[in-house]
Amino acid sequence: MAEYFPRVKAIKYEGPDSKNPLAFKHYDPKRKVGGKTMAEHLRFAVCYWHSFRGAGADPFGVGTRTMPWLDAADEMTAAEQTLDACFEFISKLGVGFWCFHDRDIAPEGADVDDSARNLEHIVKLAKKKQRDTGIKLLWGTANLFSHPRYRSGAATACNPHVVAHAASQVKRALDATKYLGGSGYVFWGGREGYESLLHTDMARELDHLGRFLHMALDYKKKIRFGGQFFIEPKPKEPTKHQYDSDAAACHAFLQKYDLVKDFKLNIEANHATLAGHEFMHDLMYAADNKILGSVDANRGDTLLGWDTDQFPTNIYETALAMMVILKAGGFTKGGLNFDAKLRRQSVDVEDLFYAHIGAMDAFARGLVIAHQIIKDKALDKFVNDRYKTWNSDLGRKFEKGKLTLDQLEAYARKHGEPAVPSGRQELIENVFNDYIK
Ligand code: XLS
Ligand code: NI
Ligand code: NI
Repeated sequence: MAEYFPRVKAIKYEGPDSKNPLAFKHYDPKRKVGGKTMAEHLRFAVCYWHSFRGAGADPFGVGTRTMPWLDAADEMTAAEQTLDACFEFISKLGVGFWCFHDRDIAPEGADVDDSARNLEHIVKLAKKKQRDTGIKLLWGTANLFSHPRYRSGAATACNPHVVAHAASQVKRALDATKYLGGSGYVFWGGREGYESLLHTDMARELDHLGRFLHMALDYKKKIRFGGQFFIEPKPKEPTKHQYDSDAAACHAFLQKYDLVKDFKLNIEANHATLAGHEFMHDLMYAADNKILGSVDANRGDTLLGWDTDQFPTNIYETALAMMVILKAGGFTKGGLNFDAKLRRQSVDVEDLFYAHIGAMDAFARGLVIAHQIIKDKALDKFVNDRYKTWNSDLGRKFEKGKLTLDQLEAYARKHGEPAVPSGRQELIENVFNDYIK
């Protein structure tokens, strides 16, 4: 079997003083933070699509990266080589999980059955790879956006014949995910959205999406797949408006279609920022509503308005994110999937290692910082103080639903002007920054 990263050996933890670019400075998988090791907390996953299939093409030019595994006489040989390269990479990186779309790992065939055969062939090889390396599947998914047939949507297409193809893909991708012992399964809306409301029956399309997800749940039960279903919010790209636009929109959708107990969210950093939110906002919205499931770890660029899917390097952001994740109890079936791509000028195979090492170190630091802030209760005092008047008789009665507008008005009349304390935002930001070491 060919070696695709011959100049790279297994990546080790060497500590913060190491100058070795191919070593971890902060991610020490066995180091305990609180009750769990870093590896258990962070549950890193490598994504197949950007890292092994994406050569750096953009709307202005073709791919630029060297990807020797794609060099083959036919598509199936390339698919087998890509699997070899991916598992060699993940083993050397020392990550526990991977994620894939059906069409990343196996090419679309001449018809539905041919496509299913291609997928089954690669999935069998993947199972053996998992057994040999101990690497596990975090989640699988179906690509319901690349093929031209999905141009008007997949589950929300204007023709049910298209939905039938989407159904076949989801069914087969669920079979594959179950067979590989996947911890979860992701639905990202891809083309589920609209370009113009003038030709779109939005209510009908959303009903179709709700129906489709119920069918997926029925199939999950039928095959006894025990993994978690996730929906991944994103506001735009490729469509002008995606139905799963942010965590709150997904929550409303899940509630309306009676799906909320069966789905959690896979929050992607760059999608939250595209929606006009901080990454932390969508994480917190999901956590508050008990639907935080997993994370696509990346970052955007505020000066570019699109989904740049860069590797996360901002320690401030990883600390804020880990604070929400830890407070929500940490990951159970989810993890941190590097849904991120190399920049177009990063063309060497080693660049994939640098990118992941930096991102893993950034999250390891974020984890340690967040854990310490929570342990020291460094922010709790400020929040408790801010809301302490809610513990008064008035506050308690209000929260228990024991007051009316008339009674509140009487209180205001009797007590005059309220004292509203300083928000102390700058001080709290300083306290937070003091933990970033
Ligand atoms: C695209 C999405 C996609 C999902 C999986 O923007 O992030 O990569 O994570 O379909
Ligand atoms: Ni994603
Ligand atoms: Ni993205």
